[in-house]
Amino acid sequence: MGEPESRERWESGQSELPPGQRLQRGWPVTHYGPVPKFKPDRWEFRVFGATADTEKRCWKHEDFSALPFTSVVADLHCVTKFSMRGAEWGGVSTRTLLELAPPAPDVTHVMVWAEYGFSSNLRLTDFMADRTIFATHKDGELLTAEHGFPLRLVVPHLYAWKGPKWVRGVEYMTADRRGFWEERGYHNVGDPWAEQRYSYQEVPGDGPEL
Ligand SMILES: Nc1nc2c(c(=O)[nH]1)N[C@H]1C(S)=C(S)[C@@H](COP(=O)(O)O)O[C@H]1N2
Ligand SMILES: [Mo]
Repeated sequence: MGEPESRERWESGQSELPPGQRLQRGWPVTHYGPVPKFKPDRWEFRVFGATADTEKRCWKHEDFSALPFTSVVADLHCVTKFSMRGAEWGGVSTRTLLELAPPAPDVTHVMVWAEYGFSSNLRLTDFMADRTIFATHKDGELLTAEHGFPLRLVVPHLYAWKGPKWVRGVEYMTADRRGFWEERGYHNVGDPWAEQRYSYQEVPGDGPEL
């Protein structure tokens, strides 16, 4: 993924906010349900569904932590209209994961699964975008429990609900299926630059029928 991006470069330049978003001071906590307790000996990260060899993959916490580390500077856009600018997310690139656990050729979408059954669906192209990252760190420090420790997905070019906190796995899919918020009124794609906030805005091709 090349050179780590610097926060200075980000702040000096190119980060405009998507339409309808405003900056928020600090970093609010936004999610549905309780904050799960991390149990290191029970935690595992699974890749399952339509893998190339039909086998599942599974990483213990210590093995996942040893995967190649990279970082991405990106904004976070919540659909409720606040944005946070220029966080440096550190962790494992989805590309690394896709190399270690290749999907079958007919995979078009993924479901990212988190604790308590929270999920979000993504097009494979969004999941494999070069800035999409499974983050363990923000600005050089481990994530806090409220912000998703030990692992959250960050998809810089989509609304933040597309990035589950407390991620536990990825399911490779050969057809699209809606995740938690996508079933509950939010847009199936969620591009903030196109203000794809709600499912009633969807046009044919944006997602499976509701
Ligand atoms: N597991 C889980 N992840 C989640 C959510 C959730 O409800 N559950 N909410 C999402 C939403 S809507 C947002 S805006 C971001 C907020 O991340 P933050 O609390 O670290 O700011 O987390 C996303 N990830
Ligand atoms: Mo959000």
